Amino acid sequence: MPGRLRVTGGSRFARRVLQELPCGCPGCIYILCPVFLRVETRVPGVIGDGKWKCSVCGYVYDEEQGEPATGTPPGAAFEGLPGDWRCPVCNAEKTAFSRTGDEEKAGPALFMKWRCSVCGYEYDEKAGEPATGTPPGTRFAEIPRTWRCPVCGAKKSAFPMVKKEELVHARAATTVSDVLIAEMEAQGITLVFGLPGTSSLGLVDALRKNQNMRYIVVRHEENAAMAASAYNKLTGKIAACLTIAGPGATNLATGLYDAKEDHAPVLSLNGQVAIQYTGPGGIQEIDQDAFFRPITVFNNTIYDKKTAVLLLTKAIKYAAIHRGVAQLSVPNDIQKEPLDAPISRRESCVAGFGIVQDDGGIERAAEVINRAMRPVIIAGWGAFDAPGEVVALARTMQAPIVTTFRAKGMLPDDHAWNAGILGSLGPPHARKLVDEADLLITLGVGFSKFTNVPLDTMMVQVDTDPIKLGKNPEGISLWSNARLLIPRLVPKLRARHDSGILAEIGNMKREWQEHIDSEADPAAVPLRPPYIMKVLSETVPDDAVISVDVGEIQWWFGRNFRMKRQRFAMSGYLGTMGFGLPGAIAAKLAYPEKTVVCITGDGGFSMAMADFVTTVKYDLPMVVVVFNNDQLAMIQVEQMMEHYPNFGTDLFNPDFAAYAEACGGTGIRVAEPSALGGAVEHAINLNSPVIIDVDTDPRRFF
Ligand SMILES: Cc1ncc(C[n+]2csc(CCOP(=O)(O)OP(=O)(O)O)c2C)c(N)n1
Ligand SMILES: [Mg+2]
Repeated sequence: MPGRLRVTGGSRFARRVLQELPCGCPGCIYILCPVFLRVETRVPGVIGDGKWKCSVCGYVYDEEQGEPATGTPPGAAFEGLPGDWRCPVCNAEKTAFSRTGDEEKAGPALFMKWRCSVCGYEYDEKAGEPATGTPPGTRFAEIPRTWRCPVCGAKKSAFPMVKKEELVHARAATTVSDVLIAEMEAQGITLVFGLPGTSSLGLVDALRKNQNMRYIVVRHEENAAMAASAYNKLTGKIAACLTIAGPGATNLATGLYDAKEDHAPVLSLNGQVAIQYTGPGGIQEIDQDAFFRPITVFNNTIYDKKTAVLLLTKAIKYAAIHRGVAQLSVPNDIQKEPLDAPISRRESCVAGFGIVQDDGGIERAAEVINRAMRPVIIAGWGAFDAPGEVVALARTMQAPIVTTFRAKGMLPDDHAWNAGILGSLGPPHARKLVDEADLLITLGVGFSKFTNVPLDTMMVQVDTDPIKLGKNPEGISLWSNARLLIPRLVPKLRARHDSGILAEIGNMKREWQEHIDSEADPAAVPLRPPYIMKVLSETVPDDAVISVDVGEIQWWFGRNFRMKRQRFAMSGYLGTMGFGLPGAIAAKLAYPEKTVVCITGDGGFSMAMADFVTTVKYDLPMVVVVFNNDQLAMIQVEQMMEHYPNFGTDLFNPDFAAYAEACGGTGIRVAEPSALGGAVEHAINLNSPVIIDVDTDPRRFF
């Protein structure tokens, strides 16, 4: 450490003492400070430590690092560089460079502050302390031992140096970015989607240095946010996006809104312009705080590096607990400042928590359930992690289970108690069961217009969000995780004998399946969506992961695809086109050993297709099935429903199969129904990114 000090002024003896200090810790330096006239700590990146700045473009030549681009080795003194050496960034002459830090030469403040650990009063060496007769400029070390705090009377020994923490940070070998990325890793966030730029270089470099982080560079930031959202929907784990200030941040909006609407925790780490340029009119400067406010459950900017870790840990905590998007902007200059991780303040986050209603509430629910004659269970996304518990409840109550669209796949379609999806794409018998029920037990249901749960039927409503409870004011609201509640509820229920409901469900499902099968015309050209769904149901592996886009394809998938053990993700409440491809990217990253299938329309795919090349770049095998109907077909149907003439929905498409090949993947065009099954199987076996461009009939039925 002595080598890091340059001491000028003061007696020769004093200079020697300081230079030979054994530890060089800031405490020692500043206790001895009064002895000297001037002390410069050679803090990396702060004071004349061999850095030279180009006055044209701002590039900094660092003598310690040298400059590989100009063949200048590490350790080469700037003054020794040849006269014709030029700036590697803007080609300015060597004379355009001046030593950095001249303006910052003073280094850390000579005058220190000392804080009373009892009352918080701060003694400022510069100001002195009139109440105790201590003149301005008096070093704390010079104050007599008997001196006491002028506010609370605490002893002098109760005063630690205020600046100590700052000094340790300033001497750190790591930057704010290094520390932030390391903290993300420590909190289990190791997957980052983004696109680098000026205001995120520090963060991106920290990602590069951290071997445990995976950085997927996308071609459009919307796909980064959408993939992060999908990753959480599929795994329950948090992924991050990382963009630049301004346009990078605004491009995230739709993907982050998808996460917000579907309560999928996501961390959005964004560069921000250097603090000195902040304000209207700065290049790429936008008011990110205002921009992200309606999207986020946590929204902040790191203005002071000492708060970096604390704000990051809070951001992750908010995202996890409030189930939404946490946004943290990190100004360009702050990203690169030195920061020592171990002494940073942080908070921890509860990994997960279970909520169960008190026994009184459960008793009341049991009484209501025991009185019911035709109870029906509606299982939503909130019960997705509890299939076994939900079936146990169904058996005890002899009640059919219907699910929301999002909970499709909670149980296989052929499970005896699963009566299908309740909603406009579900089977009519699911609606009939619910309409005829005298009690509905809703488990983690979102109550969307689409599911259309009747609110005037007696209800036992279970949800982890107390605000969502009370949909039926006469009903029973249980603030609980369905998974934890059901085992406590079931023992309180009367055992029912076989009511014949299981046979009734079986008959209804058989009839519905026959109807669905009859729709799947194997001869129709262009291919009919029910036929495509039938083929996909037969060929997609039982444990595949499916990402579904928005449009008619989504309607047909919900209605006609027969789920086995597959898992799927979609844009639920935002219902945004363009979810399919980034959702599939996230799925493959989450489950590299599984087959990933993207079901998308020509409209939805073309919103996200720039990132098909990303699947090739990162070797993410997947089968993208494009229902190519040259139409925004769902809008065509909506126009028909509202008796508008069809207008503005036709699409002029590129050749998607050729596009796949141009990206380095495989493209297969299917125009004959008989070719589809073989094409899907071949695409799965190729184990590389494939687009199957299917010539599809845009009509729903007529
Ligand atoms: C970002 C976005 N813009 C517009 C819409 C409205 N919208 C819903 S479905 C749809 C058509 C989707 O077309 P395509 O992807 O080709 O699927 P198809 O309906 O033809 O199966 C549109 C425009 C939307 N949901 N999201
Ligand atoms: Mg279409």
